[in-house]
Amino acid sequence: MRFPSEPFRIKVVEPIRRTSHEERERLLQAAGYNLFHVPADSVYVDLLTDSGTSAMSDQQWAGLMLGDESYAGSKNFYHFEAVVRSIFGYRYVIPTHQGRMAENLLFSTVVKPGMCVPNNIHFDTTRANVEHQKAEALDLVIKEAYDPHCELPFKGNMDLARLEEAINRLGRRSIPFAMITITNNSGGGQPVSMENIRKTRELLNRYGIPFLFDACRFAENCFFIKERETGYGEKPVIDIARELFSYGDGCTMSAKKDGLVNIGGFLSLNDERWAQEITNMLILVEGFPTYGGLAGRDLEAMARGLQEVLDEEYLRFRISQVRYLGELLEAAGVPILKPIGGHAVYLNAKEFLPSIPQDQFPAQALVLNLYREYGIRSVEIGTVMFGKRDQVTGRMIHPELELVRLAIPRRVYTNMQIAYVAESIVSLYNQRDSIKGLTMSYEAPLLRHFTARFAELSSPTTIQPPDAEV
Ligand code: P70
Repeated sequence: MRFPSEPFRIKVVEPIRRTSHEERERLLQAAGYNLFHVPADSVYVDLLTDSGTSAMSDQQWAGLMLGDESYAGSKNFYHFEAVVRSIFGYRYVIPTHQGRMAENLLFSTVVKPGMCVPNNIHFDTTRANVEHQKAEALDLVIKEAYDPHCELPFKGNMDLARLEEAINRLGRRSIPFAMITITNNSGGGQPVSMENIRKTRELLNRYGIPFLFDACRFAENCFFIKERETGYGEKPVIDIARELFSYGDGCTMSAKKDGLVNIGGFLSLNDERWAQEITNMLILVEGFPTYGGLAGRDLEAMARGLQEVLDEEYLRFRISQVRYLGELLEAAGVPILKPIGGHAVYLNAKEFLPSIPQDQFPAQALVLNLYREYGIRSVEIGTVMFGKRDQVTGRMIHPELELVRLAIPRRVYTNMQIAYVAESIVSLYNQRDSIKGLTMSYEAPLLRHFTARFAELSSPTTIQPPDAEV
């Protein structure tokens, strides 16, 4: 196990609060056992998401002071635009307040009812935005992605045979564009290889279908290419990113991930007509095209973050800190999804809690117990997030993977806190027989995981905390 040592030191600290077991139980009950509704200052280690939770650098904070808050033509926009063009290479740069707005603008402009958008795996907001247009969100990742034990270096790859089959079955006209999510979040933060991206481009070219990236975690994907793909070991990550994006026609981006900012996103495209239509819509719903729902200072922080994220010392630390957590868990026999992903470690809830069936939400039960016992917040990526009700029978259709994601915010937690998380999970694993299943008492029609409420099937037995007091 390589100990990940930080390529930065700490200049500002943010105190975190310890809570009692009783307080957490009370908060959980008030939240309907949904961790999205637990106040963040009652969480000890918050691994809910790596999105918008990064620590900004001194350079980024300094950049905030240089914010030009002019309504039109802010200098920070021009800086941001130049940085995005230099990395992504597309002609038009459209800022948005976060990723899902980029998705919404793109899909509402280009996707029509009855159409279909293929992706390796759509993330929740992407799928919801496609479906909101009454179109189909088609997941075409390679089959191995659904086997938590299969250790492929690029388990986020698109299944090219299935993509071609879908194009032939649905017809080119039904597919306004295809997407690839880098890294593949719903499939475990797994990277996509340059070869797979190049071949996807070739295939789509044959049918004249545009190709877009969901680029949230592009730098982590490019670092994996450098580590794992033949021919890229000596290439700077920035060059890998430029080559990768050269195979596409544009991207949507939530800069809350690899933009190293707390808010921000963008859409970047080559197609003039799409860019024009989207810009018109942007003015209606977000703001003038040189700020797109953000302050000038946010654009500056984003421009600087996009450059910093390509620093290879940073990326090496980032990937190894996540790997460190995964390896600590694996060494203790805790079932995790392999290989370890770029931004998160995913617990395999089906194997962690084999006696709890999927319709009792085993991954959510783990999430709940991790918080109640150890003050750690994680997120369910399983039946709650991706389960569907059959329109005819009303029965639940369960997703293949039943996971708990431990997403690591960038540059935020020390390795000791990561070790605390590992120790807590190992302790929970050793007492797994006392964990109970759940029922869902409320569900919204769209993106239900954010607002669902649950009840425990029977009262829980007490679980021993690890040595450290939370
Ligand atoms: C996450 C967050 C956001 C996301 C993404 C990909 C591949 C687009 C977006 C939307 C969402 C989330 C999930 C659970 C808990 C909290 C937050 N992913 N594409 O953590 O971007 O959020 O900026 O609109 O992963 O993975 P945005």
